[in-house]
Amino acid sequence: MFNKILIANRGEIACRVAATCKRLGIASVAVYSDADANAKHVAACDEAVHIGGSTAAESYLRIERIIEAARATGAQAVHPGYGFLSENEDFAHACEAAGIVFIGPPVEAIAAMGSKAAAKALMHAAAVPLVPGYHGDDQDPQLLQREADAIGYPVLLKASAGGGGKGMRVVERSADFAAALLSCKREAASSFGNDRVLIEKYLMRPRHVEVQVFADRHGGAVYLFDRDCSVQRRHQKVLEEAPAPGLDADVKRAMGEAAVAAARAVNYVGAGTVEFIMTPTGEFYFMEMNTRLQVEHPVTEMVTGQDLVEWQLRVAADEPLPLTQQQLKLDGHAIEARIYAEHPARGFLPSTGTLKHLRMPEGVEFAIDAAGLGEPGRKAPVRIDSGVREGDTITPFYDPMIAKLIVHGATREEALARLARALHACEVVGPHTNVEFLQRIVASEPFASGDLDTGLIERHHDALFAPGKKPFREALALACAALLTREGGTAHGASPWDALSHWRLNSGYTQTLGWRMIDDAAHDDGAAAFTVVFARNGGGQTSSQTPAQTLEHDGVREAFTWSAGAGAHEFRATIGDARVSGRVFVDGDRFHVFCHGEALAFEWQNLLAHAADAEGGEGRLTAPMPGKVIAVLVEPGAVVEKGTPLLVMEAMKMEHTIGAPTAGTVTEVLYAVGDQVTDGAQLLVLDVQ
Ligand code: MV4
Repeated sequence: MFNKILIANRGEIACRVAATCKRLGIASVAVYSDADANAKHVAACDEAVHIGGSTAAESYLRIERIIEAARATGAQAVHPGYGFLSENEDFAHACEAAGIVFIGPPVEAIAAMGSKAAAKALMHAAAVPLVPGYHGDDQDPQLLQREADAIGYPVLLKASAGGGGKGMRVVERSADFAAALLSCKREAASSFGNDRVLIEKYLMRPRHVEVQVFADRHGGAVYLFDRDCSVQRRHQKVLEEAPAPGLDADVKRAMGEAAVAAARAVNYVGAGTVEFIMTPTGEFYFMEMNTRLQVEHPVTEMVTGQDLVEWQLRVAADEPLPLTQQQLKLDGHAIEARIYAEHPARGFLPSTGTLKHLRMPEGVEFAIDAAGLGEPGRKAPVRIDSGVREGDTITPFYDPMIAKLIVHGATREEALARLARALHACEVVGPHTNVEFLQRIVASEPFASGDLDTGLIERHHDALFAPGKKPFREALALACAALLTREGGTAHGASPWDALSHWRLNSGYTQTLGWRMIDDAAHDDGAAAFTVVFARNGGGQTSSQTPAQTLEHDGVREAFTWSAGAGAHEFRATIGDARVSGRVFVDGDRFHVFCHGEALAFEWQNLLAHAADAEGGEGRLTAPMPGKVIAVLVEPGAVVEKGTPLLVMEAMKMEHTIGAPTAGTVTEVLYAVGDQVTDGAQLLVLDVQ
């Protein structure tokens, strides 16, 4: 076994690999970019080497620099994680050339699976089931048309060099084929530099079922059962589980054996995943093979009790596989939910910023017990794999995943209940997250009943995005409690003298608190503004008919009491006959309330300050996230309507259009095309008429 390895990755997967190294007594070397100087993965490793600037191209994709770091630190092997260089043949080759072990498959196996058409030819020879179709070298358009006609419509055109759903066209009728072929080839050429296509019968309502395989250098190859990853959004996995629910034992065995045959056909070594597409009736067909450890590997770890990173290290060190096929056993059910910093109500736009508050449910990190060594705690019912801590920043440079929440149960039902509960215990203040979206999928009928296919999210879009029922009154009571506590008893001043001012002998005291609801499901700016009147009666007037304190909202007055709870940010309140306890995180004037498993946010409107503000009447237009200006659509002097697009930013590979919040005249444009802007930077000045 190695005594030191370098981890050529970042985030949760780098932390995950470091945890196994620590447990096995292997020293670990981190590499990091400028943006990651204080990242969790750097702290998780024994040593760290700075490899360059913040973009991936300047750091995590620099083959030479990473090899140099491995040499300089005396690392014997490199773990590539997933993404970045994990499936890069040149990198695997460069490691080999430098005498460093690449913890992954041989270069030839990566190459064999790189082309869909070539992989299908190999799989056909190995008797692995393929979707009926054509994957030949001859790309003559008339031949392709004849092949498509013979397969029968609808057919799916796929770029041979593509992946992840890019470069695909569904063709419904023979008459549409020629045009679709041209368009598919054009996209394939520009996206992958290769316009070769293949044709498949288009399958309706497919499931994505994949098999975890492992092979060693001594002729051993096994499958560690299956996972269902059908719940996806634009080819991004959202929920994954093991085993795939509802499959007959003989289908599972046949699929596992087909996956091992696929691995053997390319002389595979190490961890791999064979993806199948499955019809509602249980037929399965080879799709592609991922030649790396996958994001969703923890669900397999939980149901097998095995540490897959340990398996990878042992195989890379030339040891035989730790277990035979007969020794591998399935235990219970595991589900993983990926928690992302993104904004579901804005088309899942990535959401950057500092994690001002981050609370995950009670669980075990990276399958390692509390002491951080010894027995893997894989059977712990809740596991959290995360590459960030409270106070860290989600930047536009990398994948905005905050954590993977993985639960285990004796049955799927038990795992599902545990997942629902765990999601309700997640608290994030700072970036927007998909936590509520995940809660809704997990609670949905098709997911709960295991009726999975790749169209689940789209088909249930309306229910998944409908306005939610939230404990508004209780959360508002907690927000008022936090505000009144912060202001020492009054919302208008914090001085101790002010704090006493409410106490008036024999007379009532009232305060009007202005609030604005910040609703994640709607846009921040469309939120409702309202007031709450807080009243505290004078000492002499208290009786059972007149409560000592009341809150009045929307014409309803209710008894109100509050107290600070045991921990910081904890409050208890009663409002009418409801009792509530929860946490309130105050970020400037924003009050983030977590109670009854839900997150609600209110913005305090300083009514006095707002009255003064209203005179100014100037439209502010700020960058919603750090990024680059890619188009300026107006010039100073332009008269615009409410909603007129003014400027386009690019952040995290997505475009974001800044529109006019109100009608007005643009008086200044503060940035030019190509400029980098920081989060919250004012972009233009709009004079409101
Ligand atoms: C298909 C298909 C239907 N029929 N192939 C999408 C990504 C790539 N890995 C394969 N994909 C598909 N191939 C045939 N013949 C439907 C999909 C597909 C899909 C597959 C897996 C997971 C999610 C998906 C979402 C849309 C389409």
